Amino acid sequence: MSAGGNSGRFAATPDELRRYGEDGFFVRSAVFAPAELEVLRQAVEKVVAEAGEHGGKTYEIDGNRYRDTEAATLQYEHHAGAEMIRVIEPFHHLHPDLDRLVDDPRMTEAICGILSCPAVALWTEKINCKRPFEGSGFRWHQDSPYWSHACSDVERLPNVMLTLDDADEENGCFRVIRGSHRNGFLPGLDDESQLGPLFTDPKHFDETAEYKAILPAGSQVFFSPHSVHGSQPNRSDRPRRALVLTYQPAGRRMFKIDATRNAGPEQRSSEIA
Ligand SMILES: O=C(O)CCC(=O)C(=O)O
Repeated sequence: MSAGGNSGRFAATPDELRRYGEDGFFVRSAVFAPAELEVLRQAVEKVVAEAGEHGGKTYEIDGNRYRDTEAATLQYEHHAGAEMIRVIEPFHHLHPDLDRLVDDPRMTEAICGILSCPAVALWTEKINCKRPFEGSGFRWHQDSPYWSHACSDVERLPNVMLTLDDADEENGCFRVIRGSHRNGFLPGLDDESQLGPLFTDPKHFDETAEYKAILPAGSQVFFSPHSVHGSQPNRSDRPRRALVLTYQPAGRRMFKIDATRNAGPEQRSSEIA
């Protein structure tokens, strides 16, 4: 492995690294095969079905329901009385097939290149469910402000989204604003809601620079923690499930679990420090 760590069959190409620097993201289309995706979708559905079994207390923020269980934070859909899960964070420890994904070189090798480091660890990871008709949108936001209180090196938390279903405008494809990462933390909304400051004020980025990730299942979007991103609700009868994994340099602790989870083909087991 080279000193910078950007090596292997799935290493980031010079053009991808240039795009990450200039645009804040790059895309790889249809990287995972249908049979692999089916394994991941089945694992996701099992985790979602069992998510409520881990106890915990439900609470509300800005009228939306959350639950911190022993295993994960659950976000529920945004209509009154919703029982449907919208997001589960984290998830790798909840199913062996999802744990294996953390180490997949298709996830880690390009991340090593983005971070210019020889080895990486997991920071956090989310299942975004986006169910047919009910899956709500994600307002424009950067991830960096969410993490800034917990990480002193927030610039070095690149994300990779893996699409589990074909994504288009109708089922609420992921969207990212080209170049919006360049000015670091952007001002949030001053709308008197509790989470308003975590949603990016559209006065501070160019909405017309939006890239719509209309992609087949099994595609990847690698994006910066400072990139403004979001998505519309799912208005279709098709799911738009996705996994978002966020990495950091090796040896560092996770966001929501007090342990280190180094990642990569040589790092198969969790290390509880
Ligand atoms: O899944 C999406 O469409 C948006 C995801 C997102 O914004 C996030 O996970 O931070």
